[in-house]
Amino acid sequence: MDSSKISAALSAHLHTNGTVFQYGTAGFRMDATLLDPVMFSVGLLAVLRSKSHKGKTIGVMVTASHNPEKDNGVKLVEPLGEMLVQSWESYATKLANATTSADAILAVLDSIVKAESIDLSQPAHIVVARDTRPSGQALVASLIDGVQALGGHIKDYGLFTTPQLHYVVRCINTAGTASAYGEPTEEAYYEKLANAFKKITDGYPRLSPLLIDGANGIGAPAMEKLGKYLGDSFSYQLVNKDIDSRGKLNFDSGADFVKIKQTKPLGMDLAPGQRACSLDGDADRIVFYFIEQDNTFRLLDGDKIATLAADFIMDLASSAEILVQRDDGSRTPLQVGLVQTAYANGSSTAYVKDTLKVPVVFTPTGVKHLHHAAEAFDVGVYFEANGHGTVLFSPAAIHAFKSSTGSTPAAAKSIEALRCLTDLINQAVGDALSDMLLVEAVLTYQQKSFSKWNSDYTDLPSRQEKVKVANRGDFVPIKADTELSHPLGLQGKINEEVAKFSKGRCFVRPSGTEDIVRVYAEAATRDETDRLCYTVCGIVF
Ligand code: NG1
Ligand code: ZN
Repeated sequence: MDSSKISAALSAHLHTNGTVFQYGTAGFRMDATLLDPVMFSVGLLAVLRSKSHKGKTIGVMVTASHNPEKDNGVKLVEPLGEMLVQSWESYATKLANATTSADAILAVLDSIVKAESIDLSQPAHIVVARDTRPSGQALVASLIDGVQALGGHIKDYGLFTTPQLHYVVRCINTAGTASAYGEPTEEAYYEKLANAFKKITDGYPRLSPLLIDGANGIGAPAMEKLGKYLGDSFSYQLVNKDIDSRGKLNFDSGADFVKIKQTKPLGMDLAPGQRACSLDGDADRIVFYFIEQDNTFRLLDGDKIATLAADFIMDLASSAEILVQRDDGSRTPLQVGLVQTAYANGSSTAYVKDTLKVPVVFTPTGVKHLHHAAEAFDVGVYFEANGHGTVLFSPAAIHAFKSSTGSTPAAAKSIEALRCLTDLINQAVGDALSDMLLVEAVLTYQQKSFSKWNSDYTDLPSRQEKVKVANRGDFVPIKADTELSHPLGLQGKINEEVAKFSKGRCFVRPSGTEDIVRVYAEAATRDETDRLCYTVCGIVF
């Protein structure tokens, strides 16, 4: 470690304004003007993480996802495309807060090297990409300064969706192995998805065109490129694709806006019966929707995507008679499991348990938790209600798909479809474009309308609100975010309110990405849901 080089480089990125940084659910995320020292520290940390993985490539994504355009953020990606391992999140926090002086940063670097027994002679490889935020390019430059101060190599992929960055990281680190994931290029990404989609939908009548809201973000140009690879296998119309005008990113549009407001985005004409979807600002989330003839808005959210996918995979596996090899030598049917969070609509959980008869596991909010829990199944389907999620296939499941032939033409066709799904689905991370094609593939295969999909179960009315509090750190969630241990006594008051409503459910948790606490409520009717939600907001405030 060349301490004079690090000190000299830090002088251009010194943290002077007293902000306290914290690596949260989605990395660091805040007003972009505050992020310069953070980016420098993340560059340093990425080098240490790569060295600790013996030179494997680490990803850095610069994005604030669905948050306003003036915000930005940064998160680190592990070699197989997963989120940064939890034990390193506290190093990230410490290092960012140590950018106040050379002595402080050198001391923290040294403590990480010792704690993790890092061999500094190892090489370090980093790849970085960013969304379309105007602040992105300068922040990448600060990151590069950090990487180079510790002697790491960095490749800048420029503008990418978050899932594309995760994809290239996984491709680079699996190259030449049995689990090679593909070519680490943007073109190969589109090609992989498009080929799998074409194969799985081949011979089926096309669905009506899908209206796609690009949230005026990186998902829009990515969709246009993907569209070229899909050719006439997929018909769509893209709106909200202006990535050049300031102030438009995520403004009254995108997956988060549509999910929370339960209305169509600005900039989209939606006629009754038309099919539509919204991506978020970095294209890792998607929700679908349509309006009925009487103009009622119907949202098909992450819960609906998860049930559609799980049901489809189970049907295919049963018609394909898939058996999975177990460690004890036995071969048993494919086990599909679903992972949800407290934000999943109660009706979806009941449908999964009672109708699909699929096991469901609950984790705290944040995809890293869901991803981990999904790995326990042969096929783990995980989605947050907001449309962020994917499907994971275990190595044993993939082996079963590859080695089965099928005793009938129908079984062989189902096996082929399962194999295509493993290519179509981005298993590194939730991916709006991949999830969009997954949904469209299932609906095409089943010739199912949005209305029919929506009727699988009826959502309970729900409401989500944000409350600004003095210190969100005072709110301590427990039991997979469904209750609070602190402030003392608050949970008892919430329970008293919930008990007044039929099918009432309500929980409060601090956001990991914004300086607020979130209140979520569900009840039998819209009116009761609103009353429950607003009453609890009043108690929290
Ligand atoms: P926070 O701000 O911690 O609620 C939000 C989403 C998460 C996840 C992260 C990362 C909700 C209620 N919360 O987290 O599910 O997607 O952003 O982007 O949607
Ligand atoms: Zn996002």
